[in-house]
Amino acid sequence: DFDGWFTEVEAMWKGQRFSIEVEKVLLHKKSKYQEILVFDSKTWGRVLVLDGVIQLTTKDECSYQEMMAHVPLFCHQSPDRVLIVGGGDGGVLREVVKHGKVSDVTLCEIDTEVIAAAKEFFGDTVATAFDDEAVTIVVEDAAEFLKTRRNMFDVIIVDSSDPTDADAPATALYKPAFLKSCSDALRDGGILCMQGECLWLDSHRDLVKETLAAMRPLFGIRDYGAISIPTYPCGQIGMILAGKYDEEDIPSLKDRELFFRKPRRHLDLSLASGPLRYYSDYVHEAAFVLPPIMRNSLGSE
Ligand code: AAT
Repeated sequence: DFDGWFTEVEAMWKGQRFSIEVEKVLLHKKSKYQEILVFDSKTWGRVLVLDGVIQLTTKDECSYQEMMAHVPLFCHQSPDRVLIVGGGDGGVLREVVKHGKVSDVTLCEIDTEVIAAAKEFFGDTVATAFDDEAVTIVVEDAAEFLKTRRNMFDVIIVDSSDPTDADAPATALYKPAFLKSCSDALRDGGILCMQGECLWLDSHRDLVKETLAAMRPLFGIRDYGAISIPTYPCGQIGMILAGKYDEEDIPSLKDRELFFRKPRRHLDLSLASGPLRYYSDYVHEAAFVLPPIMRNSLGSE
C-alpha cells in the first residue's frame, strides 16, 4: 500500500491528511513504545515519524526546537539547570547547550530507540549535542522520573509527542499530576515550557485550555505563544508557558501578563555554534501576538 507518499492520518486531527513525497525509507521498526519511521523526502529533507505522526523534518525543525528552548531560557534571568522531557531527537538539546549560563542539562526520554535513531540518521543535523559535557541522558518515563524530584531545575521544557490515545507514551504528560510534579521539581522563579499543540484543532484547543486551567493553582503566571511550522498539523504549534511565582512576587497584573513576552537576556551569538534560523528578539515578542480567533479561543487566559 506504499505509493511513494507518507500520509499523516490521526484521530486528533480527523477530516484532514498531510502528505510528504518519499525519496527513500531509511528505518522502519517497532520499539517497545512506538513505531519509528525515518525517511528522506523529496522536498522537506530527512523526516522522523513516531506512531504515524511527524516529529520533525530537517527543513523546518528549527522553528519548533529553537522556540521551545530559547523562549523559556531567555525569559529566565539565570538558567543554570535545565530538564528536557522527551526530545529524544536531540534538537531542543542542541539549542539549550548554546546557552553558556546552562551548566547542567538532563534529557529524560522514554524511548532509547528514538535516541539511537536520531544519532544514526540525524547525527550531523539534529542530534549534535548528546556528547556535550553538560548533558545527562536518562531513559525513563518522565512522569515517573519527576515524581521524586524537588527544587532542582530552573527551566523544564516538555518536548513531548501528542497524547493521541490513552496508551500513547505522552498521555501522562498532559495530566494534572504531571504538572504538579513539574511545579515541585522547579526552583522558585522557574519556568515550564510545554509543547502547546495547535489552536486550529478543536481537540488540541480543548487540551490547551485544560492544561492552562490545571496550571492555574500551581503557577502564578501562564501564557501561550504560537510557532509557525509547516509540517505539524495545520502548520501551527504552540508553547504553553508557566512561571513558578506567587502572585505576591509579581503583584502587578500587567507585569504578570507581560512576563513571557519580552526576552530578559540576549544570546551572545559568538558563543553559539552557528546562527539561529528562526528565533530572534522580534520573533520572541511576535509569538505572543495572537490573532483574535486564537486569543479568544483560550477564554480568560
Ligand atoms: N523534538 C520534536 C519532536 C518531538 S519528540 C517527542 C518525544 O517525546 C519522543 O521522542 C517520545 O518518545 C518522547 N516521549 C513521549 N512520552 C514520553 C514520556 N512519558 N516520557 C519521556 N519521553 C516521552 C515532539 C513532536 C511534537 C509533535 C506535534 N504533532
